[in-house]
Amino acid sequence: MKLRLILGDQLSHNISSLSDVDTQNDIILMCEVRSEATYVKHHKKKIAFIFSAMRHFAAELAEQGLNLRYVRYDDPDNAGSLSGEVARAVGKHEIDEVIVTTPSEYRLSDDMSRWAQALNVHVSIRSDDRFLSSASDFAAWADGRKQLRMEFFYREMRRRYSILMDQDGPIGGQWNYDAENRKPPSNGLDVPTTYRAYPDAITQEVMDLVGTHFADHFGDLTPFHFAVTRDQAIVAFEEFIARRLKMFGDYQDAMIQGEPWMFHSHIGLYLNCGLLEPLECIQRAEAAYHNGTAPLNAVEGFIRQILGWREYVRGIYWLKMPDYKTVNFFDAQRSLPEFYWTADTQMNCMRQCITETKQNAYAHHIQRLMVLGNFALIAGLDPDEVNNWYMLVYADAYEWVELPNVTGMILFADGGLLGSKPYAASGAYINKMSNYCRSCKYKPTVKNGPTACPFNYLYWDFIARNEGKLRGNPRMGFVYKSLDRMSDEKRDAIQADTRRFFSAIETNEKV
Ligand code: FAD
Ligand code: DLZ
Ligand code: SF4
Repeated sequence: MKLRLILGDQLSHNISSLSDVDTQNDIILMCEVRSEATYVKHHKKKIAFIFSAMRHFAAELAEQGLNLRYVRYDDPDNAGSLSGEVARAVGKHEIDEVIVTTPSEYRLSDDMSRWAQALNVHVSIRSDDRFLSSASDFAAWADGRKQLRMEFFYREMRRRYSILMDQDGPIGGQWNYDAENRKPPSNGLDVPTTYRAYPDAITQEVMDLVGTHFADHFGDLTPFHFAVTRDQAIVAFEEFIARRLKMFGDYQDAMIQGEPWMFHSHIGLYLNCGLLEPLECIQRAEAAYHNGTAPLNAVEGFIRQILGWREYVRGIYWLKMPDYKTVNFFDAQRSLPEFYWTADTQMNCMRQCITETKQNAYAHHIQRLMVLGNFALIAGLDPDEVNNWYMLVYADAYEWVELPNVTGMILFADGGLLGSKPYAASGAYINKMSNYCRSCKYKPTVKNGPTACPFNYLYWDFIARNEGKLRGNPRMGFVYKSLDRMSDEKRDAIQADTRRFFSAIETNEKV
């Protein structure tokens, strides 16, 4: 008899661990366990989402006639860990083989490599073929390259999967329409509402459980509107295609106060737990271009995120783990300020993005990158603490995708493997791409003093603080030229403002 373990982010009917299932004899094991729910203190909505999606998926498998062993979180005999639950199942049934698809995270994959010996049972770990580039494909692509730039990887993926191609070249003559994806928000922009599911009895039961057992975790549990089945996730995605994709390109980088979802798709959480598949989403978006639903800059921009960035960061993760978890190029040591948890800050951009993160377990890319991430970079926050925060606050967060985005993309803690220069910016960028500054105590145009936008002086302090590590970067030349032209008085003012700001954070004063 075979025991087939399905993890909480493996909710795909075509997962490799089920490929040759024997409906009569095999047992499918799924378990809600303390170790997975608390190795970081996940947002309440994320746990409710995973547990509800797991229960719905188990019900679908049971309907197909499979034998389910589903262990609920509040089962009094719950062993509290995946290995403990596998051991319990092996002890109870005549199991001659445990079959599982490779976990998405190094932590669990490493642990699993010891199960066979520890549990004295044959464990088969199958490859996860839901990604479009395997770890070995990526390693082959990376081999011998000096720089691992996403753009070149993406072009190969476009060719390999024949996406938006016109014979050998890209449709439209350009591979990348990024330059057309940077419109600032315009007044009166009509942002469609996002998909909303309503909790059924299963979700309601899970929400009660999360409210009881995870009350001290970050985030709001209600209202809960995520899709929890594949059918619902498809509806959510189709709504995106019909209502938002056409504007996705133009406003990809725009932020508007009170509009957490903008023209993004909100499918990251469904892709990452297996309810949606990357290729089907890419092909559906490509079809929307061919049938005239959306323009090329929008469709290419969206496809680049999934076929390019998503696969690329996963490749980097498996190429560089476990060392990637400990890199700290700038030797950044500052603790995460309390306002990342409470949103209690006068910096309106930070307050909005953290409040929305707390409410929705979601922030869109440019909020994560240019507001929350930019602050973490220029304030010199400790990569471990920043990674912990990003891992637990977002419903789509798993280490394989979170870590390269945080360590590589926002913190430049890998010294430039993922990006050619740090994404550091002053308040001018946020002012251009959002309307947050209009309702802020600080002024984006003021550079120093109590009313100055903290991003302004923190930016220059970051540049000066890390001169030894960044001056030689060819893409930073013009920045250091500006620094060289700065008067001593100006430099002193930047340093004084930065010192005052950091000391206020350290004493928990409101900044
Ligand atoms: P859309 O903007 O509609 O994009 C479509 C899809 O493209 C996303 O669902 C996602 O699957 C993929 N995608 C887009 N950008 C990236 C990227 N940089 N890396 C990988 N995939 C991408 N994404 C996660 O899935 N999990 C994370 O934990 C995560 N952490 C992030 C942390 C930081 C600091 C940053 C800057 C980005 C992070 N991202 C993460 C990437 C991106 O912000 C989210 O995928 C996106 O915001 C999810 O919302 P969406 O589905 O509306 O995406
Ligand atoms: C994210 C998550 C949570 C919150 N809980 C569970 C769980 O109880 N059981 C489970 O099998 N998976 C859970 N997951 C997803 C896992 O953390 C995810 O499969 C691993 O991190 C992949 O390495
Ligand atoms: Fe953010 Fe500065 Fe604008 Fe305030 S002024 S919202 S702190 S960028």
